[in-house]
Amino acid sequence: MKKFFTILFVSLTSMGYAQNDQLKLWYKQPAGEVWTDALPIGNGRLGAMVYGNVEQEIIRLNEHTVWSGGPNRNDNPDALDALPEIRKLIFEGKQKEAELLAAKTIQSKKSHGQKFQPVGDLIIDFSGHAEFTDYRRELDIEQAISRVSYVVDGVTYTREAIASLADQVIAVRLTASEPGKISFSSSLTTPQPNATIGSNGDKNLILSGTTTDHEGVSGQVKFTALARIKTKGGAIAAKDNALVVSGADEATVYISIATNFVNYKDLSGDDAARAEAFLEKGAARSFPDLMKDHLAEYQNYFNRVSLDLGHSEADQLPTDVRLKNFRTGNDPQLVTLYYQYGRYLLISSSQPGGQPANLQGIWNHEMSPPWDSKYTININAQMNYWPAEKANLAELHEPFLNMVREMAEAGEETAKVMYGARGWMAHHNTDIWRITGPVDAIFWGIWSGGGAWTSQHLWEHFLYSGDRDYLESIYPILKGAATFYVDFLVEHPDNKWLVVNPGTSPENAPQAHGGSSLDAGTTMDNQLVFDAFSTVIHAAKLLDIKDAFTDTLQMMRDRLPPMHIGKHGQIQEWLEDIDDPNDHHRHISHLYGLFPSNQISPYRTPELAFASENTLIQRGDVSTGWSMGWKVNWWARMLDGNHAYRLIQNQLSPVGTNQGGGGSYNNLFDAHPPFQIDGNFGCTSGITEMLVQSVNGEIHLLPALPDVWASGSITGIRARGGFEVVELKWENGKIEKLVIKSTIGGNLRLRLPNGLKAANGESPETARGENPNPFYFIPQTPDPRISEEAVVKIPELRDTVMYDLSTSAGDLITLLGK
Ligand code: FUC
Repeated sequence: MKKFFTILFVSLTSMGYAQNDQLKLWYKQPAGEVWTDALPIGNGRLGAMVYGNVEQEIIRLNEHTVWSGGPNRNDNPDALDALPEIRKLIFEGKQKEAELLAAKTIQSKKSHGQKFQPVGDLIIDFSGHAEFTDYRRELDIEQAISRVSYVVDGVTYTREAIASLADQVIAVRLTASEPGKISFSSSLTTPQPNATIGSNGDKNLILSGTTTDHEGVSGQVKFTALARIKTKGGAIAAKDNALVVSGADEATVYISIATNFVNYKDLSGDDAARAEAFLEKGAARSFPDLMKDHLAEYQNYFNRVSLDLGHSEADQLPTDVRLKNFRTGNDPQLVTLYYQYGRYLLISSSQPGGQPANLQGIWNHEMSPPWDSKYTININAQMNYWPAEKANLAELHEPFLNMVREMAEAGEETAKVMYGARGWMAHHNTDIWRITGPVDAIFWGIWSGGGAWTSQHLWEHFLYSGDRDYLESIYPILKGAATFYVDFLVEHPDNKWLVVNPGTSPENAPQAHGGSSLDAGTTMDNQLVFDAFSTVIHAAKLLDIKDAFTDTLQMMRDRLPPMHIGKHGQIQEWLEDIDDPNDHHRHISHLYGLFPSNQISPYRTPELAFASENTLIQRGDVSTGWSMGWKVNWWARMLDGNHAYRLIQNQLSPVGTNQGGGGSYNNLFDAHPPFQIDGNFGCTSGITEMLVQSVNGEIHLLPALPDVWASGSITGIRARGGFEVVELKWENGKIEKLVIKSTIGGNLRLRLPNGLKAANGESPETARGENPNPFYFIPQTPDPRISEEAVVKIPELRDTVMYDLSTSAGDLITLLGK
């Protein structure tokens, strides 16, 4: 059997499969009632889930600004007076008492975040289509279109749906293999209680309303959705708030949605006029015309990256069957599909000028979705954007970066009124109104690292592009995030380190602290402050800023606690060595330093890397969807491709089959469970990190290649310092061809599994010393404190080859296997 697969693998690969033929999710049955079986389309502003039900098609609609409530703040000013007492209690080891006081004085007494809400459904009734054959539905992620087809009485019916990126409407085309066969009734419904549905004659269906109140904030988002139908042949008539089409050759339903939202402080837009304008423009165009521009805009993003990890017979099976078989079968192309689906989902849910992808991207059908479908910024929202830069979708990072700018505005008052600090900060959650106060239970809400972490995304966006003007524009925000800590850090009475107090390690609450999460100087807080300070120090240097502020940051950074390796050989989560090696908590926040940050590395900090590995093993593999997505990235940074792959296997398991952990739904949405899109994006980032990393002062190719991906290729991956891995092709774990573009010049340092040569046969120069490229400068991680009980073994690393190539902007470097 094994031999058969090997032969098949070779033959399919050597047939030169155009990988993009394979980029479809497809099924032999409709979604029925199951939302996570329906297929998502979106253009960043509009989202829709297409069920593909035959007799009654459901298209569930979203618009990115339809949120409950309105502009509001949720700071708790009582915090300032209580702060000294809370700090004292924590330093005295009375965490539980501190928590009770903080719950009263720090936790928000106002909104705990508003809800992202659905608009409603477009229903298309095809009475008489109950009996059908030859059913197929698919989501073509190469073309960003959903298709449904089936046969009734010998006639083939097809439906195609797009959320046009270029024209801002959703369009659904209905066709048949014989003329005059398109007859249906279409209507709009909504779960929104403050909405009305009507029509203006046979022109438009109209759904309009205002979102709901929530937690004392009145619903103020006004929305209008319009649907219009154009046919070839046949007739359209209005009947009881439905548009009825009879005997047409073909019909296209155009849906337009808009709200009064201008920005997080301003709701003065005219939703009806906006919706009408989008509809007039969109419905003036034929479906093929809309498709042409939609495709051009979509593929401008999508086609930048291609991935080939091999093929097998499983390629031919429906997606839900492949998901069931993945863990035990041989289906490398499903990983490619899942990877590209992550990129598809980002293109579809996050477009410049719009709202960032929330916990569910832009797809939600519930009035009260899990966690309000907002932005959890102690991990989840950031994870959504991990693939953006490296998977060559940098423009799509913009909605998140803009949210950070807005949080920096809003969070200045939070820093001042709650903590008497300058700069800006945010707690663990935000929403469309950019709340920055503490929400939910205090031991989640008190976390103060929202500014420190999210601002690193602005910096990363710069590191990839090297745009100095952009760096100038973000410098005040980076500085503001650091300034908060200049004022907020306090001296630890025992060891004199500067620590965050009250702090926490997101959502964990050790028994050793009486089940309280509050503490001072937790590892993640220390790592975040280290990054917030280091980033400003580095940015100031690049901008030729020399001032007392950066000196202060240098001095204060030297007084942060170093990382600790505890008695179980683990990275300590807390300053005290109290970790339970049987704790399988989904958050492993103290490995922020390993990924996404670069404070821990098997090359530079082997002891800390060893301890990180122990921590990962102690916490276990299976967990919630996003946690497993993070673990793919961690194992990639640990250079262990086989372990990273094991996590991909866990993630690509049907929800419910993973020993209580997450997995995937039939539409390959990530399952926490419930659905949370972060796991999709986290895994897409992780797969990239297995193949290309640009940390540790170098670009490392194939750093964590699992045995099952012995041969393959990837194109279009971006690396820090303005480099692009235009092509990377490998056979049996060895690089055969590497093409790298330098967009801004500078030293290109490569770390490779095997030696390469230039076209003229010469080997590049062997790398020496520190990488002089400023985009690859790394602040030195302080030496760890190691418990006397810990047994630290430094793992051996595979041999690699390192080169330095000096590049100028525009250079294309090609290296080949020797
Ligand atoms: C954090 C996580 C949960 C969930 C929520 C949206 O609070 O701990 O698992 O993902 O965000």
